[in-house]
Amino acid sequence: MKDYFLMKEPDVIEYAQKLNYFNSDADLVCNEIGDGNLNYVFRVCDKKSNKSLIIKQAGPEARISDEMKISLDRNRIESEILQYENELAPGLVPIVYKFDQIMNCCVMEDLSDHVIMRKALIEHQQFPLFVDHITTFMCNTLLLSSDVVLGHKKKKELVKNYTNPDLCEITEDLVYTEPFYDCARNDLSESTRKFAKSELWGDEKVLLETAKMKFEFMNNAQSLIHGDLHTGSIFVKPDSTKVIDPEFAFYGPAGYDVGNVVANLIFAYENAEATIDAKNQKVDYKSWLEKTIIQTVDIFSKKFLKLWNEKATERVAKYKGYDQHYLGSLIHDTAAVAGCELNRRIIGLAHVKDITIIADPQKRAAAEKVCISIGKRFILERQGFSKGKDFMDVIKSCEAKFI
Ligand code: SR1
Ligand code: MG
Repeated sequence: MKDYFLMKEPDVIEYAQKLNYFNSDADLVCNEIGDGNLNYVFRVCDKKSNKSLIIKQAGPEARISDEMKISLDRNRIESEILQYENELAPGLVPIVYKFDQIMNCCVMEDLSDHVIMRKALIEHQQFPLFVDHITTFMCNTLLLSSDVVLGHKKKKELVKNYTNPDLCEITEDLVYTEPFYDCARNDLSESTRKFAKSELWGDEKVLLETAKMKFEFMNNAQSLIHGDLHTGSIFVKPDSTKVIDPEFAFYGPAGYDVGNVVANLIFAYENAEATIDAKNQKVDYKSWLEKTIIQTVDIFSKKFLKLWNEKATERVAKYKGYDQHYLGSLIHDTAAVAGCELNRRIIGLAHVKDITIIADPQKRAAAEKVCISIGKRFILERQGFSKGKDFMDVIKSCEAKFI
């Protein structure tokens, strides 16, 4: 195509026919399957051969709100980052076949044999290999892209190439700012609004910590982070995990990714609490999630130190104790970011299905209060976190207050 336009399904079929991917006699069908907040995702399949692929196109406005104008460059960032992540963490992201700079679309591997993790967690499925896969993904992408391992000039080149102002602005507003005052764009029930007001908006200690964290997000170019690593950005099946959607990627604090994974596992935990009636089933599923939350932190930490030992190139990073210091502060950031994510998905513009599908209004209100309370304590007490159990202790003590 010569000029950019937002494609519809028939346009995508025409586009796919020219890709040299399908046979010349292919009988193509196309469906728009995206349910994210920003982009259009088309699945194209040849009915004869069953070959398929995904074409993801960025539009000039967010799907969630046409008042949000967002740079189309996000599609270049996403395509390039997926390829870089595949070098750092092979097999844990979809393969990119092509990036089209005119149409701002990315052609990539179809992962239809996987399911979106959030959906699977809401259906109370377990994925015993998830922790191993996601901790490898986070360790490799976060440490290998950092000054600890990469030459500093190469790293600064990447900082330049992946400066992502529009998408960072969304996070700066939606994660670090709007949930912490009575912002018109927030989206919450009256009872949760009252709770947020008393627990967060009037608490100067909380506000001060969120200011520190927002400036940390804007100024700490530590690692090439995914930037939106929630369970809607992860495809799973029992033996495989694939991380998708790195359009929010930029050089930021490494704990941002780990904190997002932890917070979104907590949403699944609170969904299980509210929606599973059978006692044994509830205990079993919450125990698996508890183990998953603890191990996400602890196995990440173990692999991170091992990888540091094997790969660090920066002379001063090898001084005794610096690895532990660096990891310690990354885990403090993880707690604080998880705290913000827990609050913003309840109070702010973009909610999560784990909580919104809780049909019983009282149970949903309780789950929302638990998430806000956990988030507040993660933010205020982050310096005391070092192990997965520290996260679980706060989760359990907040649950005991409201459930
Ligand atoms: C306007 S975009 C809202 C949210 O969806 C994305 O997945 C990010 O999490 C963003 O904050
Ligand atoms: Mg996304």
